[in-house]
Amino acid sequence: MNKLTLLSLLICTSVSTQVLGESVIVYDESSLQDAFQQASYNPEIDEIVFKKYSHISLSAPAIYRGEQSITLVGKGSTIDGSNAGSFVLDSNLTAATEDATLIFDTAGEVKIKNLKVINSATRGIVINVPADASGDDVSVNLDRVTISHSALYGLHVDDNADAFDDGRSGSALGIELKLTRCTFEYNGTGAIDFDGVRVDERSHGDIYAFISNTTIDNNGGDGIELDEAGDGNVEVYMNRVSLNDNGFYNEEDLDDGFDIDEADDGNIEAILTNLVVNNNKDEGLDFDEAGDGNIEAKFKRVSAFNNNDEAIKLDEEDAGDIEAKLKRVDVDASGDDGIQFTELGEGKIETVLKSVSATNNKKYGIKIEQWLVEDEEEHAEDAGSMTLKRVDITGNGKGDEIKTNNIERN
Ligand SMILES: [Ca+2]
Ligand SMILES: [Ca+2]
Ligand SMILES: [Ca+2]
Ligand SMILES: [Ca+2]
Repeated sequence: MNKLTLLSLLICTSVSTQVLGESVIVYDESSLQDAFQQASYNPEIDEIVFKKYSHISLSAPAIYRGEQSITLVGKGSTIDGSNAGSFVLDSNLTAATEDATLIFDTAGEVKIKNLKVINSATRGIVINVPADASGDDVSVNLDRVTISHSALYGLHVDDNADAFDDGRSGSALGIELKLTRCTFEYNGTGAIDFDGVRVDERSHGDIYAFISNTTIDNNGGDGIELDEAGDGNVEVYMNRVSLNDNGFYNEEDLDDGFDIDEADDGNIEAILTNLVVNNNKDEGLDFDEAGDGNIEAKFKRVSAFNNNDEAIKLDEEDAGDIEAKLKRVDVDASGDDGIQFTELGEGKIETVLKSVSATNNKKYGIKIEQWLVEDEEEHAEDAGSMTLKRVDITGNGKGDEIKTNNIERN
């Protein structure tokens, strides 16, 4: 195809999309509820546009049930969800609800721009992936969105068929989450274990998350938790993200800045740059991989101060390796080890630490342990390796040597 043909094709496509798609304008509760209803039944509506700086209080959740991709253009508007739904607590003080301020029951792409969702009585924004969905992965794309002061989750992307997010059943799809210039703060302040951002992915499919220029602070549960089970990976890229002061709600079981739980087949791949991870009530970064699969971590320019447990913790179990490259990473004043890598089952650790400091931590500054079986008396595998350049370990409670098991220094 020559360039001109390609160009005219592109123009035609973009023109025809504009002609086909219909917009609905919203400015108050009834126009917003109408717009969600209309878009649910009319597949030609693909855009809901707010009048500039609208302030809308909802008295019930707004629910989208269409199959088409939908875009909300917020234009600086605010939705107050303080009366949109409710939740009940069971005897364990676990909260149950189907509600949220904005609910998307769809596998279509959800795009939201320049909108605030505040004071939700339950969850802020929820995307429920239908269990029988097929086709492309679910795509959730938020730009300049603030979700704050939700009683339960701020943002919840839910591919788990179980109401309490137990078990392994979910759709065959994966989840792509893109967050740019967003803020998630003061969520999870109404019940135990509700995060600023929570993704539950089950059955087949990966979690792919791209997060940049985003603030995830002061949430009662984890700042962000990516929870994947069944076949599939967690692949996450973060740049310029703050994860501070999270995890305070449940004093019996405090929470993290950033929690990844990956189970069954699949890897964790995390490329994190320019992160600030301070004052979280459990770990700062807490990544757990289980089943076949590796942890591949590249962290650059990350600082993690005053976290109550480890600042950075990688746990790999069953078959698979840990490959971790840290450059310009500083951890200080953790309530446990500063940096802790633990590898269990078949597999090795390979790590490179360059310009890394681990200071004033309660236990070890850095602990790197490779086992076949934890606490085995003799090494049953070839040793793993660590390469160290400009590593500063001072002021740590258990001394200033790197604590290792079956790791050789290159
Ligand atoms: Ca899935
Ligand atoms: Ca998996
Ligand atoms: Ca593994
Ligand atoms: Ca091993």
